[in-house]
Amino acid sequence: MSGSEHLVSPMISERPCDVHRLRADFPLLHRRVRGKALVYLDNAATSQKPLAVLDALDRYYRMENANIHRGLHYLSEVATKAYEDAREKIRRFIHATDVREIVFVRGATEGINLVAGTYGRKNVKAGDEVLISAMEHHSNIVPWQILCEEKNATLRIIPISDDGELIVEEFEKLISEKTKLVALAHVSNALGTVNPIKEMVAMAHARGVPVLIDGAQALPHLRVDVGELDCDFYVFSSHKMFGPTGIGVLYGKTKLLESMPPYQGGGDMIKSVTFEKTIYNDLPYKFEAGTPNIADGIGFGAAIDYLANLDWDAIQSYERELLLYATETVSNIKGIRIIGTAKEKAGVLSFVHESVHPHDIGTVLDQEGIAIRTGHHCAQPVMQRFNIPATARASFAFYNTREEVDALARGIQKVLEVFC
Ligand code: 7TS
Repeated sequence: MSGSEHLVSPMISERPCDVHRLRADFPLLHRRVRGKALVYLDNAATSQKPLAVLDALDRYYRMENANIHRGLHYLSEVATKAYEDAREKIRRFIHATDVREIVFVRGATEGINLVAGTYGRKNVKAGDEVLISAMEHHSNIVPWQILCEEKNATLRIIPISDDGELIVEEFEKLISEKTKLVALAHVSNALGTVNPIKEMVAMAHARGVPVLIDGAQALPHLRVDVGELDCDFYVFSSHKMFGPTGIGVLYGKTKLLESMPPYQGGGDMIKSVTFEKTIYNDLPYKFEAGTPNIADGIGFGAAIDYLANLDWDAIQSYERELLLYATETVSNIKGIRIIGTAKEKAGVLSFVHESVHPHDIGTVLDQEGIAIRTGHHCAQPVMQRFNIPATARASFAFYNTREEVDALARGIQKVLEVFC
């Protein structure tokens, strides 16, 4: 979208989403940086954490710390229950039917590598194809390249339009009997595009091809029902969902997970070991070798509790209006061009200026206490597609405000005073 068409009234006073009450839950949002009130607009990189998550981490280490799934003692039982409760909360949150479908991993990146390294290595053969899109994060490109190189298979790319939308007709043409897997972002981290994944999953399934969805940028903004989407795998990271770093989830359909070989070998992923033969553990433990990230799993559970208690209709409409307001405000600044103008967007405003490099924009904004990200956003093919070296990216969460958007616009004006 460019200019002011499609824009709704900037008034949001009747929104039931009380952003200032929500902000009170996030201590870091109230700090100052470089002598200014922090304006945190780098939520696509990582989000800030509510008190409930900080308290859960603190309580675990102060009161409950023990290894899980093994000790018979009290603390081990408490820690095991808290960790497994977190898994159940996540199952409910994404509407998976079976808790065995929730595999804890380090994050979206590890979830994708797990699928490439197990399902991929088992099922992709020489001459086969893996289908991804031109707007993927490197995490959803490189694991497939490694796989295709090893197997002598081919990576095929679904093109995107000038607005940053996937060209669905091209996708349909690219699926063939050679396609062994489709892997797609739900929401693009560089463009903000929300892809029509339900429709695309159905198209792939009609040809018998399973689909992995990279939901790293979707779950912080959208409610996801993996049953309704009918995707085969769905990966996401806690730290972008107001939870701790170092933990995330691979959701997979039971039948597929059961058919896959283990990812790593070690403790916890076995039922019995002899030098002759090892019997692997049941799902999801078959994929969880070694002592897991217990504290952050429990912290993720607290983040899910926090999210599950929000009024998501209000949050989604608040975020939509905030992004429209930011789009209108920033695109009205002389010389600015928005990169990523899809009809359906969430959370991300990427832009370039006709004469100022994004890094200079980011550096001057930082002096104003405004945190954005500049660069290629680990999506270099997107930059190549738009023939630009980098963008400046403001990315939003439900706790951002219109005042912060105004501060961003003032900051950009300042950049232009310095450089133009
Ligand atoms: N997929 C998408 C769409 C992402 O945006 C990211 C991280 C990942 C996968 C990887 O997630 P991780 O938690 O495993 O690292 N994106 C970004 C970003 O936009 N800025 O910093 C990280």
